[in-house]
Amino acid sequence: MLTIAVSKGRIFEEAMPLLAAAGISPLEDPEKSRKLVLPTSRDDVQLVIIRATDVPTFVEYGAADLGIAGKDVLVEHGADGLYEPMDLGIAACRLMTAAKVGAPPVSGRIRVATKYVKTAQSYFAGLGVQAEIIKLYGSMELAPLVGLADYIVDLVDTGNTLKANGLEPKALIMQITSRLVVNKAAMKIKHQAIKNLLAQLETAINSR
Ligand code: PRT
Ligand code: MG
Repeated sequence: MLTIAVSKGRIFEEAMPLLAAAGISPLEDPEKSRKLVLPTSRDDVQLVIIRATDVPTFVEYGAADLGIAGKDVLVEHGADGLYEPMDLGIAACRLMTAAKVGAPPVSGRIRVATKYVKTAQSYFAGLGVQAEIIKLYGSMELAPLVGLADYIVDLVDTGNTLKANGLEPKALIMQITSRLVVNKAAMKIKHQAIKNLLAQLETAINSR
């Protein structure tokens, strides 16, 4: 049995056509079902439906053999315990800094609100900028508006969320897409099954 960890929402939506090309279709819709383990059209493959940020943890500990996660989540988690053999090219966006429209540049120590604490820390350290990182779990866009932070570090796709909140994108930190990750022990023990799946996904990606 191969267990694949995936989050609901945009990653699920965009990953399903790729998995379908490998003959893997969930037998239930995760948006409608309360089940966290979904059987698929393949007897030897099941999906576990978890929060996006939990995917690297499940795969690292072998609770799932494979997973699909955004590069943002993988960088923040630290990907040492995982293989990352494939860029699926889905759920693309950019990790950026943003600030209030027209806000003057801050001199000296800046305050940054984000859920990407480690990534933000190393980004500003790399620039030699002194930054106090304030961890939030959501609604980052609010922080500059209420004086909690000078900047946010968050994902940007269309830019509409920033715009709707009087913010503007500043610097690009990294381009983001979702990656396939594999548990290191599973890669050895279930080598043939995983190798076959990788080949099928690669074909699906190349013929997109
Ligand atoms: O939503 P939940 O709290 O359960 O978890 P999550 O937010 O971690 O999961 P989800 O499904 O929202 O995102 C999963 C992954 O999708 C992320 O880790 C990214 O790799 C990828 N992704 C791609 C995005 C976006 N695009 C995106 N636009 N994740 C989030 N957003 C959000 C962004 O945070 C901001 O609030 O959309 C808003 C910006 O979008 P625009 O179009 O207004 O710029
Ligand atoms: Mg979300």
